[in-house]
Amino acid sequence: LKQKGATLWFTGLSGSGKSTVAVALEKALIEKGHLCYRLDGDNVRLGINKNLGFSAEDRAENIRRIGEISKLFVDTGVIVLSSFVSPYRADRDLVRELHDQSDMDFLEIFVDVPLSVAEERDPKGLYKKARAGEIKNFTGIDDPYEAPEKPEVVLNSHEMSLEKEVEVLLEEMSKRGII
Ligand code: GGZ
Repeated sequence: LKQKGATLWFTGLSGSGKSTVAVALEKALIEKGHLCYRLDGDNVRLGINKNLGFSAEDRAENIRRIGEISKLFVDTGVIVLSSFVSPYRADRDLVRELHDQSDMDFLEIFVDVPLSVAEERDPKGLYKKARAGEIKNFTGIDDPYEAPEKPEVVLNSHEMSLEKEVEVLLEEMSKRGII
């Protein structure tokens, strides 16, 4: 395998566009012949983490496990695209630390859109439910989102085309010798 593997960690509000850009990047990487794997709520929270909810403790454990899973993939040389709200700085910093300890590349990608934009999109109607009090501890509504302080990349997905976002990420990966 002619690649070294890395974790690209997409963080941002529900509806910020994390998964959309991760899917587009995955496609671009596959077209270039790279081995990559996408981790998201659909394949992790429904499987290995199905015993976890959205309390601060459960989110921390969700992110910790995903960090460890990401490392296992990186260890085999895979480029991992992990997209999770991961709203707490300490949880993301732990994952970064785990990668640093093993000398693995970790790029924090902050998919940064105003809450109003994410709420307007509301693809699953979750913001509406959170505003109505039907979902508790919803990130951005009644649970905090702690923005990254030093992300490797910031994507303002409401002001950038998807093509541009992918281009920025590919450039960053190339600069770091990941691709
Ligand atoms: C945030 C929630 C919540 C609460 C359900 N807070 O847009 P989505 O639907 O697909 O993305 C959100 C997803 C968040 O799961 P994560 O594993 O990424 O969260 S964390 O990193 O905080 O552990 C949203 C849905 O699950 N969802 N309840 N209370 N998002």
